[in-house]
Amino acid sequence: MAKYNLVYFPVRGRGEAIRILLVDNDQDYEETNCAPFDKFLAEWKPKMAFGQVPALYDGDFMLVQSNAILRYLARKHGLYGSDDKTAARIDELNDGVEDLRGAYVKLIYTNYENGKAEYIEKLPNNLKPFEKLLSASKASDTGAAVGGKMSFVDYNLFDLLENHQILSPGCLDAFPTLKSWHAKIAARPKIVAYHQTEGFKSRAINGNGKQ
Ligand code: 0HH
Repeated sequence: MAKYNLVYFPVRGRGEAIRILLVDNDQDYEETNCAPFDKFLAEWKPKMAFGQVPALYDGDFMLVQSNAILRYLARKHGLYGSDDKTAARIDELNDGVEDLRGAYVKLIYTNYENGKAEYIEKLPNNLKPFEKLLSASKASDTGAAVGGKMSFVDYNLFDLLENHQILSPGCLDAFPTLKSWHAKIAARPKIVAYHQTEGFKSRAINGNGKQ
């Protein structure tokens, strides 16, 4: 039996950063597909602390909230820096990822047709802080967003930028550090292999077909 079980819809969504963290760190995991939605409502929603997935089972320990799951796995697998200040920088960057993910999710699920042009217009301003932070931490040399060592935020930011490159192709072109760091993560051998799997290729980004 696999060590971890990820319960989620068959979309990248808030599950994908968790998946690539597990894959890139050689962690065996299974997926439980909670779709279709009526099955989710009947069987899964009532079990979830906030009525939502993803959920991660580690044996009989079950955890929800995607960022809590990333942090739990980070603590277990050495992906949370090596001192308090580095961990705080990782959290700081991840909170920035969460802010942009929130805006992206709002666009995708509530305002795609009317809001896309304005979202894309504002995107460089929203990417600029990531460029500055990664440039200061020399991420394009080390391949890690914070402190020269891979942490959970690398997976979360990478996934978010993957989505934005589909929403707005070329959006990283004005950001050399982000672009080269992103390319380094994309070239990590286990991530390359994972991106060639049918499981990944057949998975939609979002639940409503918009991307
Ligand atoms: N703060 C939470 C976290 O970070 C937010 C989780 C969340 O929004 O974990 N969960 C959503 C699913 S993510 C949820 O449980 C969006 C994917 C939707 C896929 C839809 C169906 C696809 C079918 C192929 N939503 C259900 C709910 O709130 O009732």
